[in-house]
Amino acid sequence: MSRRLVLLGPPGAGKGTQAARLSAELGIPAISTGDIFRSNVAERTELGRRAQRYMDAGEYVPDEITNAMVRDRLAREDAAEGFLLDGYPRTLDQVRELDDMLAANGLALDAVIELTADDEVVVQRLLGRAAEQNRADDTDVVIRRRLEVYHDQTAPLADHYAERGILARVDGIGAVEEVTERLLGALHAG
Ligand code: B4P
Repeated sequence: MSRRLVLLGPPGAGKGTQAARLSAELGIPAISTGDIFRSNVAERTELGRRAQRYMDAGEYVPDEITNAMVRDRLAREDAAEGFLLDGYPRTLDQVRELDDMLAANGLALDAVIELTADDEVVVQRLLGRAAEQNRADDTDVVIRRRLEVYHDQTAPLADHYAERGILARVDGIGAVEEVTERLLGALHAG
């Protein structure tokens, strides 16, 4: 089965939720750029300090910061046999960088899955999470901005990967377990 994977989708589509489940199921690390940024913010590192103002506003962290962080993370030993990237790439520049990082080792992505969900569904989910987790970027205004940025910069990446013949689209609406089954089905079919 494919081992070098990307999970695309709007904020709130369930990427983080599903990445953790797929990671356990497939035995590969789930690498979430959002989680890495948040832990750096919590630990008050230099990287966290640089990323925080973008995240709090619902904007993407600049490509050079994000790409350097992913390059370091993919160089770690646990990613040698495969990985599931959650939330990266999000821009065309990041797509190119990821291709370069892999090509330097004679590798390429095996599959990209776009987890789909309507804007209204994701807004409701993220507002629900706000009530539980108090994430700085889960306010109504910032959620709307994150969706705008997603449609503008990240949604076109799905077409790019479709042209390369490595994209599968999976419906992210339904119970968490059901969505995981669909994702595993798409990966086995790919
Ligand atoms: P992320 O952490 O990736 O945030 P996200 O898009 O909201 O996804 P997340 O994984 O958290 O949510 P999920 O859909 O699982 O990014 C945060 C910020 O970091 C970005 O805005 C940006 O500033 C920065 N960043 C990250 N990567 C970057 C990059 N590559 N380039 C530049 N900047 C970057 O879950 C949402 C909610 O839905 C949860 O409450 C969950 O419980 C619920 N849910 C999930 N599945 C469900 C289901 N089936 N049914 C009902 N609810 C469900």
